[in-house]
Amino acid sequence: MSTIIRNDWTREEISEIFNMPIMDLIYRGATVHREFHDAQEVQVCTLLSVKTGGCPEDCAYCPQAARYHTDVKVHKLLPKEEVLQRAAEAKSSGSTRFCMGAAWREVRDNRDFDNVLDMVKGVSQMGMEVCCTLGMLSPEQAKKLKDAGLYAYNHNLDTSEEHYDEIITTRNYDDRLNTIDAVRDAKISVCSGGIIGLGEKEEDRIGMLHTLSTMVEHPESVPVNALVPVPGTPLEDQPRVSVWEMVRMIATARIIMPKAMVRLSAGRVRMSEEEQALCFMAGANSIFAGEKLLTTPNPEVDADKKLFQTLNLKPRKAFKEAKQKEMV
Ligand code: SAM
Ligand code: DTB
Ligand code: SF4
Repeated sequence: MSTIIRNDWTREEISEIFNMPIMDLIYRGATVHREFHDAQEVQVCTLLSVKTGGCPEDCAYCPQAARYHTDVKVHKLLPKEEVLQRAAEAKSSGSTRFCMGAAWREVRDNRDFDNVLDMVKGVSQMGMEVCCTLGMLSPEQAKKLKDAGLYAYNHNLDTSEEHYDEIITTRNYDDRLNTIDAVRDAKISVCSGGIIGLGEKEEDRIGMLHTLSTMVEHPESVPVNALVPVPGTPLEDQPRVSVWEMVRMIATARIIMPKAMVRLSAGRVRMSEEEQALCFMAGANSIFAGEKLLTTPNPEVDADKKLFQTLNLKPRKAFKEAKQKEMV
């Protein structure tokens, strides 16, 4: 069977896939996964919060929004030396992508941005894929990041357009889409996905997957996060999402965006090895490693080592490296 890449999915088609009997859905996800990827390979990425907390936005899930009273300690932009040190540690523990996150609404053209550009240069020179998630960007800022060596930019849709203003009121869906366009136009790889467990309906999950899979080009990377409910945020009491909901999201994303890296992102800390195995089976091929995501806990490095051994998985080489080799 040869699967073609489609950008004209309808909501009905996506809904039919999403609602397949779960075993058939996993089987189909696993089949498409094997057609486009080496199913033993999982990309390992490391996150670092380079500027933490104090964010003016009101994202209902986020522990870094200034208006909610969470345990997150506000921290100004980290010095470049510390960031490069952390990137070197991540590289030596097997990560091939290093993602720097800042709790900003948008990037401003100031000294902090110049410092981030310097960090991007430094990490890129270490041979890692460097990724940033800094909030909204203008086309000019995207271009500056590209010139500094940025490989990818993370900007999540988070939920469907219809559900968006239940979760965030300080910006709108079009703001999100415009930044993604600016990133794509600057020839930076797009990383965009969302969160489940925000109180959204099934049609919102399908709606978000529809928006992602009908972009002119699919995002190269699609993170699927399970809400980490943080005390002090409006969503602190949301019930835990079940593994079956994660599996349905991951398999559907894999089937409709076959080439994308589908990232099993936030929420792993509460999943057993068996639950994570189901997600890999359904088509996930990337994780965030390291004891912390941005501000919340993630599985211990040793637990992930054991997970990879048990499931016979191996960390994927950087795409960047593969591309450089092809060019020689
Ligand atoms: N401020 C920038 C932005 O919003 O784009 C970048 C950092 S923001 C923390 C990056 C992403 O983290 C969000 O888009 C959201 O998908 C995810 N995130 C934040 N808090 C989360 C939580 N409690 N559970 C799961 N995902 C979360
Ligand atoms: C993404 O989709 N998930 C990561 C990364 N992109 C930036 C962030 C998850 C954050 C979870 C909450 C926290 O640790 O603060
Ligand atoms: Fe700010 Fe990003 Fe958190 Fe929203 S998700 S409050 S924009 S750090």
